[in-house]
Amino acid sequence: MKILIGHSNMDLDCFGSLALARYLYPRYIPVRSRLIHPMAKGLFSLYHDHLGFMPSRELKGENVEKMVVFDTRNAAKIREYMDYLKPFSGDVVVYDHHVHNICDIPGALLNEASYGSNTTLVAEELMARNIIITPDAATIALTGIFSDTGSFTHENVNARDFEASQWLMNQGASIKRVKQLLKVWHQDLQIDIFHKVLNSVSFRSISGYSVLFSHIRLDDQVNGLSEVVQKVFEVENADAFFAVFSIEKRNRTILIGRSQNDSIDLSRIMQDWGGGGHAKAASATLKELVSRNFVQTLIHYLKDVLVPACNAGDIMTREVVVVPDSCTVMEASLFLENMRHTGVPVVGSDKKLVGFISLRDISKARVAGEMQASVRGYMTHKLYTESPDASLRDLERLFLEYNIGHVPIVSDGKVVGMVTRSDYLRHI
Ligand SMILES: [Mn+2]
Repeated sequence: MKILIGHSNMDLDCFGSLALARYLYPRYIPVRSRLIHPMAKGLFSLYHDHLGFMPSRELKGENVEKMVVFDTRNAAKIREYMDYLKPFSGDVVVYDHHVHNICDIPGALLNEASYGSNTTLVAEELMARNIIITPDAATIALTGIFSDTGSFTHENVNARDFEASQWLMNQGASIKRVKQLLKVWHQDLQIDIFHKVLNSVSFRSISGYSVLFSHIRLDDQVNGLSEVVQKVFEVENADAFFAVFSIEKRNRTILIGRSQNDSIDLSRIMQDWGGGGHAKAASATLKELVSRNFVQTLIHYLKDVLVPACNAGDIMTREVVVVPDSCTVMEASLFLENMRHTGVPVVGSDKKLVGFISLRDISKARVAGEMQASVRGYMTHKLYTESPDASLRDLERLFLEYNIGHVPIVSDGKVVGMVTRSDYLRHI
């Protein structure tokens, strides 16, 4: 017997991969996991017959000589099937997009690419071989791509995900069906947990990153927690989110992470906690109940492992020119013209910052015919400054909320640097 499998608790990306894999491996039998991920239950019940699944328990006593694994390279995630196959000595091929994880399936031949969706990896082979598929298969596959890329909004999305989707649309995939199949985030329990998590979140600034934490306890294991965490992360604005769930009945703790900062690699962080996943989305299960102070433990751990974030001092221009407050508007205007700058800080005789004069301010003096007036009368007194250790988020807030183009970086009242909007944009 030859089989196609996904990870346990099969999700939409697994189904998308398998729907396409049947064309690459026509003589192989797709095997379903015991549990189906709640996101994929609707799709599974509609397309079960179409996909021709065999339940995993029927593997018992079968002689499997070839197996193709989709959407995981982790032996623990296919244990459900392997337990029925002992001793297994057949060939294993893996198609997986979790490129940061370690492949620990013995003898596996690994096909990988860091695409947003595993389905894309399989679709590429079909595209290369010019295989024609049914509109149903195309719809199932496209649902998998939408699901794993957060409808093309997660940062994991790759140009190839779009190319595969275009190809699937050309094969007759229905966006209307895809939308229906994705809409299962409506279970009362998930909504209840969503509000619990949202109410329990707290922000911490760690090494210059804004990190969100939550810790709630649940009586028993609930499926779909990662969708809940994703939704909470979408409403809050943080570099990363660590959601802790204590599952009392099972004596275990689930840790789910989300990141939108390239410097916070969750796949590596979760490995330290015995889990894994992607750089921007990963999780771990601890086989114990943790204390109420577990978030503190996490904070201490993150302080150790996170490389301090870039701050204002790192991206500022150090050679800042200033004009004295004793000069006239005309002198300031000539100065800006020579320097080709749009604004300059104004300092007092003690070299301390007293204001900021921009071309906008100067044009007001020109209109009023007061170019010989003191720069003090036309400069902006209301200053938005930051210290060198201000985070990039603090700077971003100034640029966005106050619509200013320059932020003087001040230490002990003296200008030590400047960050312009273009410095900031260049950096991000
Ligand atoms: Mn996947």
